Amino acid sequence: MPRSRNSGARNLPKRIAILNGPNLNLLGVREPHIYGRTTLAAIEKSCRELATALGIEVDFVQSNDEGALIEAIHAARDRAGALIVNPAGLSFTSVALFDAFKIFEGPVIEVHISNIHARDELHRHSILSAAATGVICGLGPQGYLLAFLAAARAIGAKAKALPASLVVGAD
Ligand code: DHK
Repeated sequence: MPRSRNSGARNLPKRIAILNGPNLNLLGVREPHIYGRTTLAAIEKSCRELATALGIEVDFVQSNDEGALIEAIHAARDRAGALIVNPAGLSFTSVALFDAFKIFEGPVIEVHISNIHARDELHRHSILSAAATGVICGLGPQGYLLAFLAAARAIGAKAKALPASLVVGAD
């Protein structure tokens, strides 16, 4: 069943879907002065290791196709408790992805490797952020792991191998 963004974490599936948009398959090679040398495969590996520590399942998807990403969000509705999305270039153009963010009823965390606010005019204004629960940008690949910790908390995951100090504040 689809869930409300306000519904209790206890009922959310302990699965996080991580979606990556156009050109992110070439991370590590494309414009390394902006995106660094870390590959998407390395980011996926780290996310999966963190997921194991938290007792969470992961779907990790990359597509250069806007429609495929929208389909992945629709599929995640009944499967995942939270979404982490790096929409890449679609951040600045896609009303359809904006609508899909709003259709997903759990938390949606938007991630950018680069600090889009400090970039050129073309890469500065994500139209998707207004439909996201939260946004992380400019922290490199580490941003995925920070988003994962936040998403895991939002869906009520219990840390198996993480220090309690990684949890701060009330829900
Ligand atoms: C990745 C892209 O491909 C760009 O189109 C965005 C984002 C930024 C990133 O920093 O991860 O502008």
